[in-house]
Amino acid sequence: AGVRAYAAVDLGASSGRVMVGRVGPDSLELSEVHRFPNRPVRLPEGLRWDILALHRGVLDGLRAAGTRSGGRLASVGIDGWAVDHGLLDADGALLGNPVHYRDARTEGVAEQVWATVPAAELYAATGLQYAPFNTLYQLVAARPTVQFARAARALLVPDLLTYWLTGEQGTELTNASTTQLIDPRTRTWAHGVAGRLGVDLGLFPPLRQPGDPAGRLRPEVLEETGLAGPVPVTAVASHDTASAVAAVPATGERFAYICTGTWSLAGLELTAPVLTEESRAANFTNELGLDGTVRYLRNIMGLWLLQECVRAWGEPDLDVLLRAAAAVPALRSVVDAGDEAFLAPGRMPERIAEACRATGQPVPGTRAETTRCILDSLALAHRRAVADAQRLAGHPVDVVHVVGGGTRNALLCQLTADACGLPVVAGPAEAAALGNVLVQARAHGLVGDLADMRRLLVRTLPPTRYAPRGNGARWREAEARLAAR
Ligand code: LFR
Repeated sequence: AGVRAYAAVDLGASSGRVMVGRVGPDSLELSEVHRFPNRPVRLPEGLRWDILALHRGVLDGLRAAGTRSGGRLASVGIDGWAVDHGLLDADGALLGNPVHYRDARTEGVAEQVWATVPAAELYAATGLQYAPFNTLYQLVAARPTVQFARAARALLVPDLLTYWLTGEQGTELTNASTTQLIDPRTRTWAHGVAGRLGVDLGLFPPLRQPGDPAGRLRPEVLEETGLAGPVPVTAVASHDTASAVAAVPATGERFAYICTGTWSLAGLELTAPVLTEESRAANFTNELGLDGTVRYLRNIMGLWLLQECVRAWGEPDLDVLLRAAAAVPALRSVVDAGDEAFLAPGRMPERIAEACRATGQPVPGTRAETTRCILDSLALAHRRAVADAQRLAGHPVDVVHVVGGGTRNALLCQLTADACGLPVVAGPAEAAALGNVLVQARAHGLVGDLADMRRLLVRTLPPTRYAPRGNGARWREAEARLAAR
């Protein structure tokens, strides 16, 4: 009794998932009902997302979710990766495939922007780390194009898919905070910066808060999914990382988190942004989270490094590879997993080898050695981010929560505990989908505040613990190797 079914669409850089979450006053259950690949396409004009295939995947997933929940979905919510968006004309028609954040069009654009608003001022006003793909830089890069001249609207990817489901447009706040056009203190548009740069904020529909209603499935969508209406759509924390952080099963405030997947997003949950020059130099970002929180974190290349190697090697079995990597001596060579040089796709094993050579370290000779180098490097980057965040925010921690797909990688979790010198509490793997479900359930009064959501997670999904080994000396030495560069 009192249990309701919610569909959570969670879009990652390599796959999309539709999950059904059943939530009751004291229960929470999640099951995957549909998974579909998200394969970007290289066109003559550049790297693009196949957005119609994603919409198709969402529809197929909603059909499966309906079947699984006896046709009674209490609501639907969509989260996904950040910064990317589609441009729509004045009739509401999409003007082209959304550009992938790894596309090269933003090369050199940041410098151009900084000539008008210096990097330090931009950081003080928006709190966003420098990444070439921040929406602001993408919009400036798009300016000379014919497509942009016709654009009347910009919709972030989860907002675009929500629009296709409901016909209603909005800009969800947590994801909007990754555009570099939001002031993290006021949690609304940064009009000053936008004005100076000539960016028309009218491109974006009005802000929506997580939990706000986002319309109902359109009749055509009901027909295609076999669902019986009305089915409401709820704005969730539509940035996947914001949903994942909401589902960190923390019990106090002295915790760091690492959301692992294609990226590792490592940092703290704060109640106010850190906008100091030191923080900017350390490339920490202040993205917005649920209930007035700030996600103070650093982007680390993450398992992307391994995914790209695995792709280059013709997709060998991952478990076999990880077992072999566990047997390789630790910390022989490490690379800087925060380096933008690893952003673009292609030739990853060679690029890792080149980075090792350039820092005078042994070049990994086998796949197992390359894999070990990547995992050691990620753990080292986790260590640095967790230490830097505590120092810069003046917010000490006693535990590191690891959530997301990387929690399935026991070696990475153990190395992260060793590197940080702190216990790692790993899980849930499907944090983003859980955060998505819980925000919907909360909008229906089934759960209370963020702390309440987390209590429910702790009770229902026991995590795995990793105790730190060693005294950190070897990690300090490896850190020095990279710093000496
Ligand atoms: C993770 C993520 C990161 C964001 C990157 C690009 O999936 O959303 O938070 O920096 O993808 O959008």
